[in-house]
Amino acid sequence: MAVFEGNFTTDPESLRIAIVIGRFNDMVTGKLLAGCQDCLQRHGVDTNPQGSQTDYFWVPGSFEIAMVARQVANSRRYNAVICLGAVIRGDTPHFDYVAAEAAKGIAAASFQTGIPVIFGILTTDTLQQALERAGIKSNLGWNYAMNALEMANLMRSMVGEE
Ligand code: INI
Repeated sequence: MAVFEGNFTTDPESLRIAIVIGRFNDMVTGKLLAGCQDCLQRHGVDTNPQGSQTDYFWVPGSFEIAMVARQVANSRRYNAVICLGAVIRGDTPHFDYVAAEAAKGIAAASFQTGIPVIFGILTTDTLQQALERAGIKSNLGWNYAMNALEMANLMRSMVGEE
């Protein structure tokens, strides 16, 4: 018997990471991206878009993220896909539709492809709450990158690696 768990350090230069980012609320998503890149770089992953390890896919908003994440995961070119978005509640029910579809779609992308697809979509009541989670207090972009590294390494460590 064995214990399988991902670490954060194995062979980082052989990982390929895709990051799908929503432009909507880019004051927030740009900060999440910066945190994510900082974490990946400090764990030995080259995040230069001209390099061979990290590709970036910009989409209009969180609603579009899952579709692109699924396509990207399906290409089998990446060990993990990180989705970054920010859905901020307004005065209408729009928030609920966008947030729900993003969550469902990202989960489906992961299940359908067997590639880790990280749910890095902030869902907050206010812009202030979103900014606090994108760098003013902590930066969850950093955590999402850690989640991607852990899952990518877990999948590599499992029999029948994807
Ligand atoms: N997209 C977001 O990423 N965050 C939001 O808060 C948001 N709101 O509130 O409207 C949002 N809407 C755009 C949506 O994601 C799609 O891009 C758009 O509906 C076109 O399909």
